[in-house]
Amino acid sequence: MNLNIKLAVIAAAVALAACGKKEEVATEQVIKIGHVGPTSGGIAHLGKDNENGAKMAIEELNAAKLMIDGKPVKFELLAEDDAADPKQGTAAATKLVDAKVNGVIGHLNSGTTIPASQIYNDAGIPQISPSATNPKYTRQGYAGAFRMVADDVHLGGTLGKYAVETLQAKKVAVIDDRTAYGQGVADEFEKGAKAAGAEVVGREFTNDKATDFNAILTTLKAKKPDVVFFGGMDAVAGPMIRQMKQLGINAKFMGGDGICSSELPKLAGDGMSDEQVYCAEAGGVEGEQKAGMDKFRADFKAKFGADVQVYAPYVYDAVHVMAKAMVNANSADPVKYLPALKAIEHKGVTGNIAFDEKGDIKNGALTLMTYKGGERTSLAVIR
Ligand code: ABU
Repeated sequence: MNLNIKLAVIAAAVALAACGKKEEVATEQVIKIGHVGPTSGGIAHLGKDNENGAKMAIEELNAAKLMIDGKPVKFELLAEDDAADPKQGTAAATKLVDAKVNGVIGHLNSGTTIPASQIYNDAGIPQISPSATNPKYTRQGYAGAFRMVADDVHLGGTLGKYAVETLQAKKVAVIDDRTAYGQGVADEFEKGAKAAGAEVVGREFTNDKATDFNAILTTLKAKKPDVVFFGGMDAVAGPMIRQMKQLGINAKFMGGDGICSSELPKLAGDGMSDEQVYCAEAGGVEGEQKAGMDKFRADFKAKFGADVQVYAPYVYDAVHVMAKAMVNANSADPVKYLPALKAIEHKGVTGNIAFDEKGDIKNGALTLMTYKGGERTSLAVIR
């Protein structure tokens, strides 16, 4: 081969290699992950907490430069606000389906998660809720519905038993906000407290936007409860605690995961005294797994300048779990990665994650909390 022919062969090889490189860049896959939570309205602080958990995970996944089906992938977060409103929840779900997302993390509230789940199911899009605890969500027979946390049966029942056996309550009063979550967790608390031997001396209700509770609290004060349980969210619980103090009601105040936020002491103003309020997060880690959670909380605070409220770590893990299922299946096509999601085993910051046949977290935990000096304080992790 003469020199000219050799040079031509080399040039052709270089051109071919460059061509191949160009093709690799051009075929980068964009994987769209939807996230929905209430980033406006009374519990916007909880919705933003969740959304920030998703952002953290997406940034890490992109930094890891993953390959799926031989192609580099870029994860894109499509974040929607449902304002904790069922109608806005279904509108957000429809928007994400139209945008052809590969999967959805959300919603935050049971009242939005349940109606939205039908839309994702009809579209064949897997959904992982990091925080919706109404049992109905995973009992509809939807193959793609998953939950990262324990449900209201576990939460309410455990809190009812704790009120009687540990706080020594003989008379309990119950209030709920008439949402899918609030009413459900309050019913389960009532069952648990009764089964443990307490008398339910009153049951009242409000709504998830109410700010004045004087009438229902005055009614309950006359019944002299040892514990007042509220099924609802922290934005309503805070003013309720403050008004209990103003009315001179000395009962302990309890609630589920919806009140169990870092923000609750601020929302209660000067109404909360040490060890007056008890609640439970619907998850928790123990032993050596606590170090991972502590690191997550520190990293989160450094990045966003805010403490974790409740469920940011569960959102963060949910995004990683969905991405891991795609890597395991070597595909971001929902039909192909759904079986891998069902079979997932992942050590996350919230503990060991695997799902049962309904899509519920296996071996779910609860963390009982109280507040001291305006800070959430963990009392026990219960399975
Ligand atoms: N689990 C408390 C907040 C979310 C919900 O279930 O409505």
